Amino acid sequence: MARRKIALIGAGQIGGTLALLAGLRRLGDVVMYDVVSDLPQGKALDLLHLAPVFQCDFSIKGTNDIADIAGADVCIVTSGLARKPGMSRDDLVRTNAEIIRSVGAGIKEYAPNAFVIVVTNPLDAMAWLMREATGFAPAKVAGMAGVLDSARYRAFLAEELNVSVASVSAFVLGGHGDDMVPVRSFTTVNGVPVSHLVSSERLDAIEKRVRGAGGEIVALLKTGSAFYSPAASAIEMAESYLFDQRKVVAAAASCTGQYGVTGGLYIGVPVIIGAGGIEKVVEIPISEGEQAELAASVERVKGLIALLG
Ligand code: A3D
Repeated sequence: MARRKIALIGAGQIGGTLALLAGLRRLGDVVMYDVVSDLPQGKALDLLHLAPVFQCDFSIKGTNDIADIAGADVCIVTSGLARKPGMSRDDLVRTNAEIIRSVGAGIKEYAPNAFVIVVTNPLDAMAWLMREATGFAPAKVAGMAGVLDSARYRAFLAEELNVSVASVSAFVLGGHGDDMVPVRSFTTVNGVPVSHLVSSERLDAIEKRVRGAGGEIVALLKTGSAFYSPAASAIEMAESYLFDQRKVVAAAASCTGQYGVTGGLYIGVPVIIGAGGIEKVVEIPISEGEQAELAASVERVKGLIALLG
């Protein structure tokens, strides 16, 4: 079987980490595209030299010509500005919308069969815009946020309980903003509801930290935002698609009535990712309070989309 082709749109902090992880996990050949001359070429050359050390047979090309993504099976989009201290994700909307429109047109032309995973913020609005810009079936365009937000919840809970992260299962739904919705009722430690193991006061504090975790990292880094864990999270989605793993993860997906969200709006929901892309939005019976929080998050995303004109 021919190797699969992974196109990385944006060769910044997340793009470079994506290339590293795609190579190490042997997803296929990698093309890294960026508008900044020599940046993707430099990172690609560095990664080429890593391949013999870990004996990964992948080709990697850095390019400033989007035509080089031709025939890609997966496109992971990180092109755009990242947050600096004091900025919300929503502050990025206008600048990043222009970038998403332009790379969306390139993906439509050169990689018409790709599964597209958007990482650029503000995430839910940019995933929606990517679907509009490509005209792809909604199943072929997803946004990465829920995998990361759920991983942050899992990491903090594993630390709290001093247990393996592998034993903690969690869902964070809604938009990728400070109004995201950690779903406590479906968060478990090897099947045991987390509320049996951690006090509600501690859970309140942990969930608050999950909502602000991206900002906590921005405040520490000062020059940009998280990149290792966002890259790992997008790779998990790409793997589930490429290897038809049918993983159930939280991701921004087009909703047509699920959770009361209509009109193809993108919002973080549990989905199955397989060879067809987003194969299903899984509906779980969240509590009334969680549903109300989700509805508020949807309103914020709608407000951002309204700004796009
Ligand atoms: P950064 O290191 O600045 O990389 C972005 C890259 O995009 C830069 O190399 C730019 O040159 C490039 N770029 C800009 N315009 C274009 C274009 N038209 N075509 C191709 N490349 C272009 O940022 P980063 O990698 O740290 O973050 C990338 C995006 O991901 C930002 O919007 C972040 O806010 C977002 N992000 C999302 C999450 C989620 O969980 C959803 C987490 C962290 C960051």
